[in-house]
Amino acid sequence: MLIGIVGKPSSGKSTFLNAACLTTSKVGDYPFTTIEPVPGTGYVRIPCVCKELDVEDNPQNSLCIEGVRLVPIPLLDVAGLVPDAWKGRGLGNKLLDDLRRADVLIHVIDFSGSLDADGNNIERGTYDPEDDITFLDREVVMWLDQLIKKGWTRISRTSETEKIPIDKLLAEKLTGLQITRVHIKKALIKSGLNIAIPTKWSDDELLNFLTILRFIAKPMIYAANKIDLEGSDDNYQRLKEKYGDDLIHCSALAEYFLRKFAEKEIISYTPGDSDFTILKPDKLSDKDQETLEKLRTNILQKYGSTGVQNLINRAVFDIMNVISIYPVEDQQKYTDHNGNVLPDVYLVPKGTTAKEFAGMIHQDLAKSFINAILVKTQRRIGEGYELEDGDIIKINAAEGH
Ligand SMILES: Nc1nc2c(ncn2[C@@H]2O[C@H](COP(=O)(O)OP(=O)(O)OP(=O)(O)O)[C@@H](O)[C@H]2O)c(=O)[nH]1
Ligand SMILES: [Mg+2]
Repeated sequence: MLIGIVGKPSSGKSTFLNAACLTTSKVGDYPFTTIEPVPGTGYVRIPCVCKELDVEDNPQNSLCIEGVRLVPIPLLDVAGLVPDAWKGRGLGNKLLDDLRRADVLIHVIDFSGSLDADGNNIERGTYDPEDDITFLDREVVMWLDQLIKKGWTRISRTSETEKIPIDKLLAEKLTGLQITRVHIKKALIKSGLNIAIPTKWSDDELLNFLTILRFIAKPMIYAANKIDLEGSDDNYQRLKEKYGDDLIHCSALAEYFLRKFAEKEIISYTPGDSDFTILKPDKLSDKDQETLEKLRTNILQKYGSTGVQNLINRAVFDIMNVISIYPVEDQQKYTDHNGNVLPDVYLVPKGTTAKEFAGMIHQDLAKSFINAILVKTQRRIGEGYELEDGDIIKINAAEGH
């Protein structure tokens, strides 16, 4: 699973990555600071089952901070997108290619309206951030359109003459883009296109289908970034009504600030918290202290968080429909074979069965699967049981495997 971070130049993508992953991707007050894509590891935040079970855990693949589990998730910061990037404007469509592997996109937007569509500084409040939502969506759709159009005449004809379903041919065409045949089928149904005669589809119809496909296969949520700047809140309140949960307040800069001080143990702050505590006031300059207090009042108290964690959690749990599962080997002690308590959390698609989950731990484990135990209730389950969020599971496998 990969989260792609997109947006026009200078919207704050690298700051977002640095805040979420504590990386040092270059940040700059000028367009196209980032050119090559920069990967990072962020975290989703969940309440850890250690609290519920009242045990001291010993996480291996994730972190647990006082009952808050942070599970790693890869992020990718890409170069800024400008209108007509699909035609080669700005850094061109290479960076659209960088998005091939992304399953979900976080679109970072300057909500203060201080940047034009190309990311150049303009007078604050003179650009409508909603225009970014419109143009960037179109860029992704046009990029798909360009990919599909290459060889479209042949593909559509082959489908008709050789009676090969068009969704199969499209899926082959779009391999490597994390776009599945299921996504394509869903989009075709929604588009209302006649799948028997793809040669008759007009350009507009194809574009409409791709708009729907983008929505399904590359879902996007919006970060109302730079919410700390004057004017941002007005735009946020106005657009929140329209975009609902897909638009989330964000101050990447504030999160970065907090994470930096937390890393040095000057403050106590876990990503996603609604407040922080100063641990070492003597290590803070007057200016830093003032900034922190401002941030507490104007962001944390006002919005409940900096928004960075909310965005990552929403992308993974709500948009990607993922659940968290804790595998253990000892159902009494909740340990792995080394005695680590609640060692791992796996993020798996909702609907994953017990046997499929076994296969995610190890292929052999699926083959030798007998049954499994839901540790919290000690209930025995069969291979077809669909796991639920927060399940702790012990898998029983045949001997000799
Ligand atoms: N006030 C404020 N400034 C921010 C925030 N996030 C980013 N910035 C500033 O916006 C400018 C651009 O930030 P970057 O993170 O480099 O933007 P980018 O989207 O990666 O830009 P490119 O790599 O050029 O596409 C920098 O001066 C950041 O300090 C924020 O939440 N609040
Ligand atoms: Mg950047």
